[in-house]
Amino acid sequence: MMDAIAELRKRYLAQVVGAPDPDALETVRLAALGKKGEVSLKMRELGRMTPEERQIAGPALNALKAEIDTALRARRAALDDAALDARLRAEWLDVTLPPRPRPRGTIHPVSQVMDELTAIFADMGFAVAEGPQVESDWYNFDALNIAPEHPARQEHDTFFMHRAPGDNRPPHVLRTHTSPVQIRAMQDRGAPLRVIAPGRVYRMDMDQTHAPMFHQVEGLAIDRNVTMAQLKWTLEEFCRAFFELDAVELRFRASHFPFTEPSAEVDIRCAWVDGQLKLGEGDSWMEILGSGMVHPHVLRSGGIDPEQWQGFAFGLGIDRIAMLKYGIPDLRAFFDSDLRWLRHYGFAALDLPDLPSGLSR
Ligand code: 2NM
Repeated sequence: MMDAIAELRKRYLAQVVGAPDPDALETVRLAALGKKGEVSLKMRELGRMTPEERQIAGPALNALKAEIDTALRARRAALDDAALDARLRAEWLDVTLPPRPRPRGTIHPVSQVMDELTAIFADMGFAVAEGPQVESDWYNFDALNIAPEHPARQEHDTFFMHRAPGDNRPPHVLRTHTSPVQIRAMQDRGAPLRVIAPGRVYRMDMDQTHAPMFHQVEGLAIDRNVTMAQLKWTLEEFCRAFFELDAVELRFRASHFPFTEPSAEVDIRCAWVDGQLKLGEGDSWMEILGSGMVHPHVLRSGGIDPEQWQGFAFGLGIDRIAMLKYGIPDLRAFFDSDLRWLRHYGFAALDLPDLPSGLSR
């Protein structure tokens, strides 16, 4: 009997390990452990044995059954693993493959410079204000102390919106500066106030250095006892940060704007070396800003009492300082949406400018 058990063990364990697939394995299982399997038949013989024989053969048969069963499970698991691997290989799909070439845009230099301006002035406590691009003539002109006969109001400088025939109210305009946003900020937020207003503005102008739509940023600081000296420091600090130069030097030249009194145009020291512009050195000056102390009429338009509060304000062209900083020669290319131009002059989408890591890495 014990020889027969040893023979069964050797044969079936070999068949289990050699079974090439689940069907073959099931056949082996039935042949050994099925109702009419060899091991089951052997167990039936126990009844015909003497108690002495049974005491040895019984446990041996049980152990054999358990051993074959364990081997069957191990082999089944191995076959299942192999089948899954084969299926994964057969059904493999490269989900990283793009469906079509990815268009690769960049951050426009105007957006980049707006982000830089915002970071610099945020650091000095200025919030960003926005407003409509179509404005009433009150917000665009009257509120800013621009007289009805001022040349800026003439047909050939400003884009006027259509009016229905018979509607004799003053027409709305495409804003010619972002100052209307400053008026709205004064009305909405009151004094004290520190805001910058970056955005699109429109003037009827078109040549090598002018586009009918361009970008401006204006700044406004209102508080008690605000001075021209604070204006000068603020603009110097801005230029140092924006042009990433310690040696910037500004020159204030008396000028005239309807909305400021006194008014000053601001020049930056520069040199032309082999046709290349160098800021902060040399004997030339280039105008980059307009500025002044906010006119009392303008404060009043914003609902602020000029006896209690003063303000300084300034404005500059974003497109122009973007050209200066990044060496872009022609303004007209700014708005052509030419992807080759954008790839050359644009910025990586994830490089948001901030002061600690440098504005333009
Ligand atoms: C400039 C020059 C001087 C200016 C004035 C104001 C307001 F609305 F507060 F009065 N905002 N910006 C201003 C002053 C703008 O641009 C060349």
